[in-house]
Amino acid sequence: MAPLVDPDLLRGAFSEALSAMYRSEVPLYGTLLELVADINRAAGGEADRRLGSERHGAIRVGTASELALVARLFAVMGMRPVGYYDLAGAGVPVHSTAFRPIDAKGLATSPFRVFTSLLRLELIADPGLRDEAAEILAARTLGTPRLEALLAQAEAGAEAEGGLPAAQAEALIEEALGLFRWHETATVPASLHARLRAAHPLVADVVCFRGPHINHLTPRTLDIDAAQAAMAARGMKPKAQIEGPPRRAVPILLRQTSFQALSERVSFADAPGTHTARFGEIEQRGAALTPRGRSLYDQALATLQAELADGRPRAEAETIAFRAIPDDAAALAEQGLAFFRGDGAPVLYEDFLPVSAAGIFRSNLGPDADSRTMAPGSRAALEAAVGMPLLDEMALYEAEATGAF
Ligand code: OOG
Ligand code: NI
Repeated sequence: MAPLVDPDLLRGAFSEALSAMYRSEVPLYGTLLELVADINRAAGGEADRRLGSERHGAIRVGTASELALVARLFAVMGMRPVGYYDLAGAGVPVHSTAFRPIDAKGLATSPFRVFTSLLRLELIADPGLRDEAAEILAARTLGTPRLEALLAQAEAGAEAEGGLPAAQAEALIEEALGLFRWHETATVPASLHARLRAAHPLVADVVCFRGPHINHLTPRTLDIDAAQAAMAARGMKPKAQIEGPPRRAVPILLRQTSFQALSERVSFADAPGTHTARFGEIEQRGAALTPRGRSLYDQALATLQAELADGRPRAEAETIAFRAIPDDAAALAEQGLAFFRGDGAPVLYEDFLPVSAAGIFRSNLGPDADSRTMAPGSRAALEAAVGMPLLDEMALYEAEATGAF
């Protein structure tokens, strides 16, 4: 029997192919990669060639069965669903999970992951529009018979050893690219796109196309403040704020920023028009916080909001809000606020942050999207749709800290 490709290597090959595809679809994303490479070099990071490679991407699917299909595909690539993100509180009608490698070898071989959101169509207020959108999604089939066959073959093999032989692994990558590619031709007339967009821009993005196009990729930078400052000079419109904790001596969690989504020409079923969804993002990661550290972080965010609402300048408000989280590795360890390995090295945060994710969504949805709170989503419902348990990220950090992997 032909030897099977390691799922971690399959994921690495997939993320490289996806990056090449996205660069050709969105040339400005290639410019962002160049900028990040320059910044990482200036920050002394030339030793690691893979430093600026993509750490994550994002897709949005329309139905539970679409989510189940991508979950099976990602499983073959060694990615498991981790965590539950309910974005309804920030007025974004999705709930999400992150498909990612979960052990030290997987993360080291290829850290690529996919933030995956399921549209919550039930949040469309107009019942007629909701039914129309549901019908369109119900009639859409993602994936080809070849993809189904490859998944079935990989899943049968997984009982024994896991994975696919090289030729089938290559075919799977081709199928995955087909699934996540951009379609310049929308499946609906311009008027329906406009109505869906008015309900929520995300609804239009999910419903009007043949598949869940990748909407951004995200390389890692060593200096996100420098990258943010350098974006405008290369023709990118950076989002107004870096999401996440302020700059610190000991980085924690995740900081992110993006260039704002581009208005792109599309052909609707009846007329030419534009659609705004795709962008490029950068991220910088730090230590994973324990549940105690995380609750301090969440409190800090609440304090920050309150201070800003009181009219306090952002820099000052950040200092006040975040002073409860010591900017010192020894103090973080002593107070049990971050995860550390036996050798004293912090465990890197590998997940996402709901408030930051909402900020990324919002800055790329344009001025039409309002941010009023919507009815909360249900972890159990998303889990049922994924068809696999959503893993608990804290348990994974604990295992990494104690060397259980
Ligand atoms: C996902 C936005 C969230 C992140 O990095 O927090 C995200 C989306 O726009 O589909 O990717
Ligand atoms: Ni992202």
